[in-house]
Amino acid sequence: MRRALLSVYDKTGVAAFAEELRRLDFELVASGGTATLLAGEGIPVTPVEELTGFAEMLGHRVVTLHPALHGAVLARRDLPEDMADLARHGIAPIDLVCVNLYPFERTVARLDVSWDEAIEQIDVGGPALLRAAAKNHAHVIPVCRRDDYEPVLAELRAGGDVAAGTRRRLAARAFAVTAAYDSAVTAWLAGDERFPETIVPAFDRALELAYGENPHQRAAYYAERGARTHLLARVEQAHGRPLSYNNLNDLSAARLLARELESPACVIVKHANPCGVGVAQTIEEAYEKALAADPVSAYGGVVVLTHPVSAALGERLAEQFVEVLFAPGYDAVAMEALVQKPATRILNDRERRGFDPTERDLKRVLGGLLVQDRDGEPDPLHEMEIAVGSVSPEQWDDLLFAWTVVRHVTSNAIVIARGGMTLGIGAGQMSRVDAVRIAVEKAREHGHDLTGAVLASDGFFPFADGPALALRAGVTAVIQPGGSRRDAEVEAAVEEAGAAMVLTGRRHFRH
Ligand code: 93A
Repeated sequence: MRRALLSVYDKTGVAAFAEELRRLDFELVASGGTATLLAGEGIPVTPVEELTGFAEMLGHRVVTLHPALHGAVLARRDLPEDMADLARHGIAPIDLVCVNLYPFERTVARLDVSWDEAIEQIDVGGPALLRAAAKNHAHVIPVCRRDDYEPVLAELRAGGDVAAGTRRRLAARAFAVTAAYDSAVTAWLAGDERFPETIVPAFDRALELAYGENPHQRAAYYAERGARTHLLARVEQAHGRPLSYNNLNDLSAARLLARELESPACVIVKHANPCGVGVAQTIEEAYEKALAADPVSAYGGVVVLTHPVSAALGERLAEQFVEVLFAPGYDAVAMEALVQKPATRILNDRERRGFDPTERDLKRVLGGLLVQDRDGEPDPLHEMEIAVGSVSPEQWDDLLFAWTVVRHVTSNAIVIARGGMTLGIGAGQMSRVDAVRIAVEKAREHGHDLTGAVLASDGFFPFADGPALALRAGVTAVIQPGGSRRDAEVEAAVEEAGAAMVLTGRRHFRH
């Protein structure tokens, strides 16, 4: 007769699973609480202490940590020495191990959790059993997820056993569970130490994607374990085709910028760069500004709104080709208009929690990761200095708006703005003067007069040529980090044009 060992914290469905195992001629062995539950359901079960000769001790710290159980799980059935060892100790093998662990992550996520309580929630015996079963999966079936109960039973019913391939998959799953568990414990113990010797992040697949950046690349979206929130947390897709890799990449860029703006605000992103950003008194107006900034680039963009979509805004949005629309709620009439477009993915943001500003920024490079703090905090005003001219209150608003946007544009980045609206954006150029030229040209192309506009530059100007171009076009205030050897030349050019310049002392490359 085969034997199954059950030790589960989450007891949902375990009685039905055990009962079926009995019917399939498994003898059942279970740890304290699990055994009590099964016995209560009238299912014949042997408590582990009957096998170990040891009652659980240290207040449940030592329950299944015993050679009578670990020997029974780890023995190689095809190795005579192993089987002789078992016989010598009077141990019968165990063929299936069903374990789910103490809910450590859920416990430490609670605000009122005490240190001792969290420590007690570190499961030791459960992972040990799972790892043993997974190591010996050639002979033992490791089961660690409720979702696997039925498929395992189905295979046992059909063929009397579980196929080698399934066992290997179950073993991989078991090690994934214990690895993620250890990662959660590590993160909790490390606290706010963000650059430990080794990073052990765990990510769970949150969304399968049809393909990656290009159709020949396979892809999926993974959410980080323990993160305060993630891109799709509490986000409902109300309409449209499945989200793509590029959609998610653009959505992330747009959401990271939108959360930093005064609201109501609208951000339109294409290829991970904002092409239009607007802030206004109403969300309708904010959208009109963002769209008017660069209506050509906005075509097929990702639109993120900080306020719900009214009926009127819904109709306006339906006139455009929008790839992804993201807002905290939609008026019913707006929805009616928007669903006419089969391609538009409509996302409803029900998330209330803010992002974690201390989140690490990870970037994949050849054979490794670059890790840094996220550049997610606005610069302190008191560190900014007016180096040339004087700045009116309206100009300050525009400068800070442009400075916020430029941090979210790929370097070299230039943003020209006025009145809570971007007028021209130059992104991803290898030379700063080219970024200025593009920003100015794009602004003109879309009919924006640049008189009285402001310009933000994510890095210092190495020469005066860039600012000179913008000043000639009508820009009257510049914001940039400063720190170039030629700062004096740049200041002279700004002064000569009768414009103003603010130095932030901090640069904001983004690549
Ligand atoms: O405290 S433990 O790390 N020590 C153990 O020996 C042990 N064995 C199983 N926790 C242990 N377990 C865990 O107890 C299992 O992972 C499972 O989550 C839980 C089941 O306990 P019970 O059957 O008594 O409700």
